[in-house]
Amino acid sequence: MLIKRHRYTEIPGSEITPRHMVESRRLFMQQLAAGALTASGLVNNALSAESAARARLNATANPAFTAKDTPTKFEDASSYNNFYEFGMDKSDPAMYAGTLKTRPWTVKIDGEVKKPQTMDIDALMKLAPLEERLYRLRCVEGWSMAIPWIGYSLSELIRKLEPTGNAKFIEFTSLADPAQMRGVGSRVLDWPYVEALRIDEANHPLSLLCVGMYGQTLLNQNGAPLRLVVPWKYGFKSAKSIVRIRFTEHQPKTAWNKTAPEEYGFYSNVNPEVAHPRWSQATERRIGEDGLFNRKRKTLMFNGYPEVASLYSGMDLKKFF
Ligand SMILES: Nc1nc2c(c(=O)[nH]1)N[C@H]1C(S)=C(S)[C@@H](COP(=O)(O)O)O[C@H]1N2
Ligand SMILES: [Mo]
Repeated sequence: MLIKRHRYTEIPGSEITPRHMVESRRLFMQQLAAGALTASGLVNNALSAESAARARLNATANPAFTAKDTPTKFEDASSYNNFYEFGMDKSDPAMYAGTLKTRPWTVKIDGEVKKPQTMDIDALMKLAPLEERLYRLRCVEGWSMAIPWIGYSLSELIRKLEPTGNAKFIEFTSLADPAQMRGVGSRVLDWPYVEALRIDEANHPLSLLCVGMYGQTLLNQNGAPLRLVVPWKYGFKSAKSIVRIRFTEHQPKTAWNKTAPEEYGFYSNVNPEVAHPRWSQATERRIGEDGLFNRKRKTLMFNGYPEVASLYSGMDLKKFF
């Protein structure tokens, strides 16, 4: 267990140098250019991950949910990813997620809800008007981005499904298909990837059910066709490629929490004052700002979304980390 944890948990931000990033992307591009990936068929995957199935999405910018940050470059947001179903290196998702088929795609909705159903992704996308929101995303590893996501508040969906009075939590399950996801064979996590929120957190207008980014549908490596974006929590709470949404009375068991409960709590609110057992969370590196003279940014409480504080009034956030 100890060995597994230390070999497989997320890499501390201090170990991710700009050099690593640049190198992995450069290598990927060189391989593409040299045709080195062709033999294994990876070039097709890589290219489809970049372009195929991406459609323009009409979304209205929501100024109330637009961070003042400079958006991260699309090239960075789509090539430096965590999506362990496709491998553990930051460049793996961009390289290998092209094998994911995002149509047809359905989402099973069950548990403590008056209208359990299996919903088609295209119907789900039309449930509410799409908005564009620039959100900061802070990974527990110590890096961050600012991404123009497209979607609508998760609360819109919840309202239409009519949870029962017993629904206290909402659980999100990602696809785990070894035929389409080469990383699912590994034992890094107990698949499928599961995340969950308390129902009031899920109903906070900031919680975004996300179907696109940068004006188009999501790239596979970013969690197509449907993911969560909960900007005041560490990135791992924002499950990708969701196939099931379940309403529960009791707090669900979540994937990272099961793997290393003392490192990844259920709440996982961004909190500069609560260190990860193996590294500080006080600062972060904004992807794209990694210049020689660039300083790290100070991490903000709730990732700079103080409006969520009332969800946790009276709670000891060091205990419920
Ligand atoms: N299914 C699934 N969802 C996931 C992950 C994953 O490995 N599998 N990684 C998480 C982590 S650790 C982060 S930081 C964000 C990264 O999202 P991005 O690659 O779109 O920036 O996705 C989260 N969602
Ligand atoms: Mo992360």
